[in-house]
Amino acid sequence: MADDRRFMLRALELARKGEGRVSPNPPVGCVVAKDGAIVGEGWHDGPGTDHAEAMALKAAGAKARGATVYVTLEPCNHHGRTPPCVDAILKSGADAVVYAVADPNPLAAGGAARLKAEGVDVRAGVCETQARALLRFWLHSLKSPRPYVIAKFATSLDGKIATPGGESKWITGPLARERAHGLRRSVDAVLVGADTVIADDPALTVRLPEVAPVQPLRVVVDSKGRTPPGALVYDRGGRGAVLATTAAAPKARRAAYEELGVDVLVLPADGKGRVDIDELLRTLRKRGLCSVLVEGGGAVLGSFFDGGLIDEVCAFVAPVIIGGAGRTPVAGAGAARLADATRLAEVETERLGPDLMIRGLVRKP
Ligand code: AOF
Ligand code: ZN
Repeated sequence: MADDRRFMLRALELARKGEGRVSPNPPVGCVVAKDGAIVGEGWHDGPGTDHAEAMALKAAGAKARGATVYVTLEPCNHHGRTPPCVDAILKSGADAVVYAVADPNPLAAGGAARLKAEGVDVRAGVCETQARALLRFWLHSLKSPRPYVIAKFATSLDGKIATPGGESKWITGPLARERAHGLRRSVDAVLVGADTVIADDPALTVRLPEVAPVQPLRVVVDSKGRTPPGALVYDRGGRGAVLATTAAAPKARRAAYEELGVDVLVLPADGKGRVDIDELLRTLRKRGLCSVLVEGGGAVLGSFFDGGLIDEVCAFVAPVIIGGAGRTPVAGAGAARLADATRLAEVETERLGPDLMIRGLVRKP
């Protein structure tokens, strides 16, 4: 039906309100519509709070009778932290349900089948591509021992992230930087290497014109404890900081970070004495994190690409030429042959003032 798309797009917009705060749950949005008009709206705002359907049905009240429920994820059929949405839908008297993506979580699945058995008209797959994109961190977390990893970098037209002397602020313009803050807001953690902390002293916080933006966990990969404990990234507040290091970091230094409230993770080292990134990702996933944004620098992004640990790339390119021996966004060993290079799929581009954003997925075998 023509209205299906319109209402589902609104439900997707509502789902985005929960982005960044719902993890490890999925961001879900819901619209209750009757006679071509919206009578209730809802979204999931985090574990333990109402599911999107429950919020929308409460808003609709008696108007839900005979209405259609549009929801971006198949309604759940389980008693988790909240009661089953299927029960709320049946009780409301709504007589049709349209959803975008089937719920692959075995605990919650079976909602559509039960609704059909109770005589509700159920349709699936409306705006499925957009809904899957919004659910990608959560869908990934259901089948992977690691969080979904996005590599982000900003370069000049000639592919540099800084001048030969190390100056990097700012290559891209304000629109691209605002977009990068939006990315930070959508993930559970932002990760950088020791060299980036030493060179740029980034705060790694979300700075958007929002009242109280959700702050991601800040993760610093510093194998030898070289970063100064006074760095902005270790500042109290926000969601806190994690320092991923190895036994090679001096004990006194580790204690100094801990005194600042930093969560120090001593992890195994790889053959070159660096933090084993795969182990770090598995540890973060075990702690409930579903998405990580890796913001550099070149050495850290090189380790992630060499290890095949990137799921998505988001690059910002500015129309400026630096030249010389400026720094590269992705170092590491790199691909020996072009056939082994990381080629992105489902590429999207967007103009951000004079800059360009290029985004794509890394297909894994
Ligand atoms: C829905 N609507 O808005 C969401 C759903 O234990 P809980 O209550 O936190 O449930 C989490 C699971 O419920 C989650 O893994 C997913 O399968 C489903 N999420 N379902 O019908 C919603 N957020
Ligand atoms: Zn539910």
